[in-house]
Amino acid sequence: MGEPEGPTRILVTGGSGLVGRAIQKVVAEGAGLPGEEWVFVSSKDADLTDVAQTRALFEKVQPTHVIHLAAMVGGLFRNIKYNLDFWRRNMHINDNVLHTAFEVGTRKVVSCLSTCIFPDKTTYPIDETMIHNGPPHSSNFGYSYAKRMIDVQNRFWGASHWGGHSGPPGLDGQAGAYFQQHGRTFTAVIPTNVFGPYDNFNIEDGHVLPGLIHKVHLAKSSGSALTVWGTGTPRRQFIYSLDLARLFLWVLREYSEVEPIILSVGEEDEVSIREAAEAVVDAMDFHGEVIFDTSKSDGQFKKTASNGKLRAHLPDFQFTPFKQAVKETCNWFAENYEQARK
Ligand code: NAP
Ligand code: GFB
Repeated sequence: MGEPEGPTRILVTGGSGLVGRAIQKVVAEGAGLPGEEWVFVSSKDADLTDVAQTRALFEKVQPTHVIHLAAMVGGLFRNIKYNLDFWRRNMHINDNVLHTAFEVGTRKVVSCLSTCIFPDKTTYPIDETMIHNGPPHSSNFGYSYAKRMIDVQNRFWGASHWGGHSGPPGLDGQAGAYFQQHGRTFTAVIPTNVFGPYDNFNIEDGHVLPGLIHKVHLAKSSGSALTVWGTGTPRRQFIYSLDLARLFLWVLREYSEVEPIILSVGEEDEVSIREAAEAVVDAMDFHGEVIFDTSKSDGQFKKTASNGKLRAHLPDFQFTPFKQAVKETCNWFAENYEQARK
């Protein structure tokens, strides 16, 4: 973060969730820097859909930096069920957080998009320049459009009131230069599918890996089969929450572009849902039957993203091997079954 002017106070919205807990862990284990004060909040501290509560939180914390994670989040099936809620709730949260951060003088905000918000009809691999090049997959258009507006709003806050331009920088990022207004940076990261301890293991609402982990736990205890939804052929890149947390700290301190950056394992690490299920089965030593319920949606077939921009900055960053990360997550779930979100 260069030479901070006075103390650095980092507010992490969504601090009680999967990603927020991972950042808490890596900071607690020594990744924090002297002079950094970390404040992790949840909806119990402020309902960020409410502008008054958002303002009260920011007035109290006076953050110099914000990692903005708070959102209505869910897997494919929760998105299909509540597309409008995903749009409305996340639009309110995002506008309240970004505008309030701007009002209180926050120097840097790192928000969170997702690789699922890219155009459904696209070429591969997807990269950061393609966000607005077409409609997202129908299964999560509410969530996707709310997330895309973060990128649009960042360009407003990044521009010094158009900086003499006729309007906000071109959405493709080429047409308009962005400005660091008074040394202020409002940017975003674009994680791929995240998993790890403290995930949402609810089978209906959660993402695929926590859902499968919970299902295997139940199948083992009842001696029944594991049902994987869909055909198992869709493909995903999965990032371990603790790896993402380490990358978030680098973005907070070193990344200074308004343009977003994809945080993902490489294209070569993409696996099929079937392979992901096999990794969970192996990690939990499950020997029961595995069946595929093809009456359930497959959702997006793939959203293969390039991590070339990340690699250009961090060529030596080591991701946790997928099977090791799955094993650690399964162990966490077994050890924390009672209090896990499920
Ligand atoms: P999560 O586990 O569901 O946590 C969501 C967090 O947001 C919780 O701390 C929750 O607080 C908070 N929150 C929700 N609604 C709120 C509200 N109205 N006011 C204040 N706080 C609120 O989500 P996650 O997986 O950590 O996701 C974190 C970020 O990463 C999100 O922006 C998400 O879009 C993004 N992302 C996630 C994935 C993924 O696969 N998980 C992939 C790409 C991007 P409570 O605990 O009080 O409910
Ligand atoms: O993680 P997931 O729910 O969301 O993965 P997406 C859905 C894929 O996994 C589909 C298959 O192909 C499902 O058929 N699947 C198999 C399962 N078994 C299960 C299961 O038990 N639970 C679940 N959930 N899926 C999300 C977006 O897309 O990606 C969100 O909708 C978010 O907005 C997230 O951005 C990162 O990867 O398809």
